[in-house]
Formats: sequence, structure tokens, C-alpha cells
Amino acid sequence: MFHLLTITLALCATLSAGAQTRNTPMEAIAYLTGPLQSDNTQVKGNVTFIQNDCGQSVHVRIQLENVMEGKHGFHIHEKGDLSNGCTSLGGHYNPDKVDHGAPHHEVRHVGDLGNIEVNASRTIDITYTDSVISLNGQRTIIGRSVVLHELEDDLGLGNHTDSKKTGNAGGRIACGVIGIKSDVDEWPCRDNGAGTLGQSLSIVAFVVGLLIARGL
Ligand SMILES: *[C@@H]1O[C@H](CO)[C@@H](O)[C@H](O)[C@H]1NC(C)=O
Ligand SMILES: *[C@@H]1O[C@H](CO)[C@@H](O)[C@H](O)[C@H]1NC(C)=O
Ligand SMILES: *[C@@H]1O[C@H](CO)[C@@H](O)[C@H](O)[C@H]1NC(C)=O
Ligand SMILES: [Cu+2]
Ligand SMILES: [Zn+2]
Repeated sequence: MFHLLTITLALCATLSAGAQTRNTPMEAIAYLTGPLQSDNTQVKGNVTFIQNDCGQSVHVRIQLENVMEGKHGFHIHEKGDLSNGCTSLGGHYNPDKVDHGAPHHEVRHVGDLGNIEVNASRTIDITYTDSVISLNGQRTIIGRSVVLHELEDDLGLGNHTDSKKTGNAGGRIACGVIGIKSDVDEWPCRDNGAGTLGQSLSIVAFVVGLLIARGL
């Protein structure tokens, strides 16, 4: 009887280890550059993404210089193809095929990160958190891109025909491909529900084990 119980407990431990959370943050980075602007400068800088655990929200830090003062649409685009500069990066990353929106809207593209507002210093250094993008799983943004636009994103609320598609944010003034920064071996996240399945299995195994142990 005790043997069975021990085996069951060992099985549970193994299964829950598989579903366990990790504790090294996942980190990704994109280096941004863009075409020459009217004043002969180029936007440059970087965007870092940190996700502390599987399924958690992502901390985004944006550090840019030479950006024109004002609001600029800021999105994750679907491709990482720079063959034709920022123009070959495709549209907003939108795996759910829904309308364009604001970061806090229920309906939005995964890639809709809204606007950044740049002051007269023409530099920006801001950090915020988004709970829709992810650095792992089927809908990872790794290998996709960051695009900064010339104009303000109307967040899907304007009356331009492109409002619900792109936010009518104008041209692409800077972009970069999102690459892995931390150790790849440290990213064993599973897709949605796999962790929960592992946990449920270990609970079932535990209960069955207890019943068997009592019955003997
Ligand atoms: C990102 O850009 C900022 C501002 O240009 C710079 O200070 C910082 O070192 C850059 N970070 C990395 C990891 O390159
Ligand atoms: C302008 O933005 C920069 C970068 O985000 C910031 O360090 C600076 O304090 C801002 N200046 C003003 C006047 O708010
Ligand atoms: C919407 O369109 C009308 C008429 O074309 C225009 O007067 C109005 O300013 C527009 N509103 C916005 C938010 O763009
Ligand atoms: Cu965009
Ligand atoms: Zn969008």
C-alpha cells in the first residue's frame, strides 16, 4: 500500500514539474532604424520586451532618438522581412482577424500597441506593460517586427476608411525585427492550457492513487 502511494506521489511530482512555472525572464530586443527624414536625421533606438513567466504580461521599454515631436502609432507587424525596408513587414500582427483598436480595447489586433508621445527633446524612454502580446507560444511576436509611424494612430475611432485597419497612422518612419535576447533553452513555455492539463492530470493521478491505496 505504501509503495503504491509512493509511486503515485512520484508520478504527481513529475507531472507537476512539467507544468511548473519558470523563473528566468524571457527577453527580446528589436533595433530600430528608418529612412532619412526631412531634416536629414534617422530615427534610431531599441525596444526591449521582458516577460517574467509563461502566460504573463510583457514589459515593453521603448528608447528612441531623432523622432519628430508628437504622437506616433506604434505596432507589432506580422513579418520580420526587411528586404524592402519597413515596407515589407506586412500589416499589423492580427492572428484573430479582427478590427484595429487601442491597446486597452477588447477588440484589437495583437500588434496594436497604440501611440507613443515624443516631447521636444525628440527622444523617448518609456516602459509600459501589455497583456496581449507574448514572447512565447503559437502567437509569439519573436521573428515579427516593431514599426513606428509618422502619424498618430486613431485607435480605430476615426472616420477614415483605414481607421479600422491601420488606425490611419501614415508612413513607416522606423522599424526593426524582434529577436531573442535571453538564453533560448530557458523558454520551455507550452501553448495555452498545456500547463493546466498537466496539473489536472497530476490531481487525477493523485486521487486515483489514494483510492487504490485505500482499497488495498
Ligand atoms: C538602447 O538605446 C538606448 C538609447 O539610444 C541606449 O542607451 C541603450 O544602450 C540601448 N540598449 C541596447 C541594449 O542597445
Ligand atoms: C522628454 O522625454 C524624455 C524621454 O522620455 C524625458 O527624459 C524628458 O524628461 C522629457 N522632457 C519633458 C520636459 O517632459
Ligand atoms: C469625420 O468626418 C467629418 C466629415 O467628413 C469631419 O468633419 C470630421 O472632422 C471627421 N471626424 C474625425 C474624428 O476625423
Ligand atoms: Cu503599424
Ligand atoms: Zn492594428
